[in-house]
Amino acid sequence: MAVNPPLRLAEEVRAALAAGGPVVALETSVVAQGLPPPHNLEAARRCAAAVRAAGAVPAAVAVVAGEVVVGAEDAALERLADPARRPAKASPRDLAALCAAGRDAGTTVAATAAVAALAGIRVFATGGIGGVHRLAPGEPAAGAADVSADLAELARAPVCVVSAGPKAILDLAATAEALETLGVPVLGWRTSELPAFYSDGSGIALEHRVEDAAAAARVLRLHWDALRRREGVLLAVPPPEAVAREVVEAAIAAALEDARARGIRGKAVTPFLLEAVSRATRGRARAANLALLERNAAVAGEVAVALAAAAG
Ligand code: PSU
Ligand code: MN
Repeated sequence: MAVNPPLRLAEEVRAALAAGGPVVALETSVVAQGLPPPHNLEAARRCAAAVRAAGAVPAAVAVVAGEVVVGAEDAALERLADPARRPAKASPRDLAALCAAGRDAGTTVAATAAVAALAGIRVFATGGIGGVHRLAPGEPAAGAADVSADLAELARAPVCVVSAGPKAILDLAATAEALETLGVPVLGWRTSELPAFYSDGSGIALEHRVEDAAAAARVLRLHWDALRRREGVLLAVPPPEAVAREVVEAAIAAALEDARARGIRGKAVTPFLLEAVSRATRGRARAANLALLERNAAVAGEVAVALAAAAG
């Protein structure tokens, strides 16, 4: 049976990769599920522009009409940004089935990292990674915890994921432990504390930090090339428009209760909590999310440029 070529690369992305030039993958679950219109499309365009301003080529990853696209064009992003079209949320395990069904889907951090690795892209920007979810206050721990596929994929895709840390709605300490168990290095970008997505401090210390893109690129080359490690690397960048931790925590506690009361499960949990926190903070959390997405894309662009230079 014939199997279609797995990836469709935009011409600009293909040319940059062939020349060993800097490319930054961008995820699209944040467009399809993570942010409401018109912020979602605006964020996608701003991230692409920030990558370009740093001198790299942006490559939005998505499933478009059953094709895995690397370098989705603006028309495809518009489709993903329209909730009326009900785009799917693609984790790595969903990719084959979504392709077979000819669907549109935004790709999560996990799926984007998997596709980036396949395409030979080494740097990728997102807002915050998924991780180990919290329980609602008083909720008994029962059965397997809800753990994002982002963690497992970070352990096997040799890609540098630039984020503002794990999303604040998660159990950050448990997520940091899981990253350690999986052997995923976490580098602080000019910080020695794991950022907490909307806020700049989590109280969790980071052992390693870098002060600039050249230093980050050196660590990446040592990790992948010299030491032959295959894990991804998390580069944690503090958010530029941080919201105070107490404000965020109160909103998260209420959002968790609400999610439990409504029986929100599975893939719907993260988008539900992000939206609930945005509403409870009267948009402050969302403004922080938009700013940090753009900032992470800019840093990823710089790292991709430094990494391409280090290869020469
Ligand atoms: N960063 C954001 N907003 C988002 C996400 C990241 O600023 O919505 C998405 C990413 O695609 C991430 C996903 O992989 O949320 C996590 O979902 P889950 O917890 O269901 O694995
Ligand atoms: Mn989950």
